[in-house]
Amino acid sequence: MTVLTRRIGAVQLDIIVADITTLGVDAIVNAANTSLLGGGGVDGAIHRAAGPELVAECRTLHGCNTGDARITKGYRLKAAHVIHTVGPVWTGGTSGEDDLLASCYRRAMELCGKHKLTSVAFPAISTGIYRFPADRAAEIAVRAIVEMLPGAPSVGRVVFCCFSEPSAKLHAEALARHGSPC
Ligand code: AR6
Repeated sequence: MTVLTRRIGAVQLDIIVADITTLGVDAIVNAANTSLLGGGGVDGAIHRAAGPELVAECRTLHGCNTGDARITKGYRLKAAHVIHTVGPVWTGGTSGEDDLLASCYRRAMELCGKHKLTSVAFPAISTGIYRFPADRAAEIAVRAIVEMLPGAPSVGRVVFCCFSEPSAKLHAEALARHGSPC
């Protein structure tokens, strides 16, 4: 379900409510942990849908720091690639959580630019098991993506793939403060 579409320059930004594992985009982003070896939430769903080849490739990466990102193939997913990023665990907001969360979106967009990807879908990183406040995370996500668009000129479509309508509403409110309606 598409909640809001906006355009910034040549880029279409969509806010949808969906299961990210079903999307046929160049890359879906995974909210992983530092091991990159799978877990619960969206990470578990992506690994289940991609099949065991995904964890096998992830093993070769030897982990990922919080705020950083790595790219793999998508295997049995419709998406050709998975960008694995590690969001911060929310511990009250005074441990650099905001900057680390923004860094996840930036590093993922850098990989999109480097690999000339044209479309990418993000879940609401850190807002589940890692307990980052959803409203604050939505604002950080939208701002980081909008700031990164010039640095990833291959990207023509960015999807904020929310898992609930309240989450989509928060992203829509943040995105409404940027760009113009399609
Ligand atoms: N499609 C889209 N969004 C989803 C899906 C899905 N299939 N499933 C969950 N979400 P979380 P985190 C939403 O907990 O907070 C794992 O164990 C969910 O509603 O998946 O970054 C990792 O291995 C929420 O809005 O990730 C780490 O240990 C958002 O995705 C840890 O959880 C993120 O929730 C990472 O925690």
